[in-house]
Amino acid sequence: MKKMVVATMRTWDIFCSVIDNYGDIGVSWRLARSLAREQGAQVRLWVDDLTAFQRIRPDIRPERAQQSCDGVIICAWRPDMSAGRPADVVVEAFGCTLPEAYVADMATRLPPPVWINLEYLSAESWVAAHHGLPSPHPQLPLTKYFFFPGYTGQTGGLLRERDVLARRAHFVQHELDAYWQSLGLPAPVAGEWRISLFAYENPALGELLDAWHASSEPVTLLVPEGRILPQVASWLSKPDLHAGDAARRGALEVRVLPFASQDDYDRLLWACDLNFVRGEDSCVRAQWAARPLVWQAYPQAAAAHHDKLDALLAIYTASLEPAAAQVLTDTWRRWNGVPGAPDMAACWAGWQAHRDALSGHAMTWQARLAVQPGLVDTLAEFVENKLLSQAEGV
Ligand code: TRH
Repeated sequence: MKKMVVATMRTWDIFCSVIDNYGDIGVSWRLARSLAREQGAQVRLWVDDLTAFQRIRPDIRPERAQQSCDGVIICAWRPDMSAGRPADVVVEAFGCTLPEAYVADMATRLPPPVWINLEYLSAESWVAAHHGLPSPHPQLPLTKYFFFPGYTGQTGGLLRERDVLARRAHFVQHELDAYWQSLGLPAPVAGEWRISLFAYENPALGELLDAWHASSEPVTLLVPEGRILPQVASWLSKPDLHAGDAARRGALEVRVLPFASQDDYDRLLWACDLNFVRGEDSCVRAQWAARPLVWQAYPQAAAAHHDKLDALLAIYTASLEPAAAQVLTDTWRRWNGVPGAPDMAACWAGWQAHRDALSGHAMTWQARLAVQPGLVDTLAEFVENKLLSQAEGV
């Protein structure tokens, strides 16, 4: 029988080591904030790179050993840190190695903390079989559980704040014009595409920009500052580009935006007709935005990310009409360097021809995902069940 969830006032320690980019801290921060806000949990978030955190949350002060933000205690994770008594629940984000002394302290707690390894998101089918599996510590009386985000009820679900869909709906209905004005843009003209671009370096960018340059419908490309910008600058034959810069080439207008806070980035995704996203968190946010997306998977050795790409493509396009599904598949594959995919000129012609189908499907897809429990609720329930089992000596 399923046990009741009473997560209120549990203490949580979440550890995040920033490897590169913003996905590790992006996901960890979202989780920490939602646990505090929605579950009433007392959360400490340990981060080894507060400067990276500050990029997505500008009021973070990197020099501080400890600070409070949205009800979460943010702690600098330094080699000499002393965490005190471990929390009821300990989350290591993406397999980051916890400090040895902290793990030793965990083992002295009775009952021991519920120890979670929050894994990366993948739509691959093997995820369901691995979600929730225990891994006993080789020496200490501790068990770590693998918690996998995912797209089905057999996984941990997707991170989704309880109010995010309502906030998006309100924004789209009431705040869109003001948003464009805040970016110095008029309301879009008929047929125009507003497209956001968040990407790693990408060999397919040149032909995509060529396609937009020659497009029969105007394209306004909004590019937050980041890794793709030097390539955009090179295509425009500009020495470099900075936030606030703009350039027009044919049907394409490029606008460079500052790298925004996480919440402001959501608004960009909600506002655009099409979003190019990457990695993990922005891909999920683009799905909640209910707008079509082109996803660049985080590149992995031996092109392992192509399996991840095809897995998400398969479920995303399953109920999409075949011609539009083909356009999406071709574009995602070309953008990710999968051999044999048609070039971006052909892909872009497809987007123009199937715009309504692709836009409608993005809304259907969001609604379908939204009926599944979110990751925070699923994780809280998982943890409570483990704590209750421990208390009952199961
Ligand atoms: O930055 P990423 O490439 O992170 C990646 C992936 O998570 C990948 O799975 C992981 O292995 C690797 O890091 C180490 O992409 P991601 O996941 O989309 O994270 C970007 C975060 O930055 C996300 O939370 C959204 C946020 N963001 C802003 O806050 N402002 C912005 O202007 C933009 C463009 C993004």
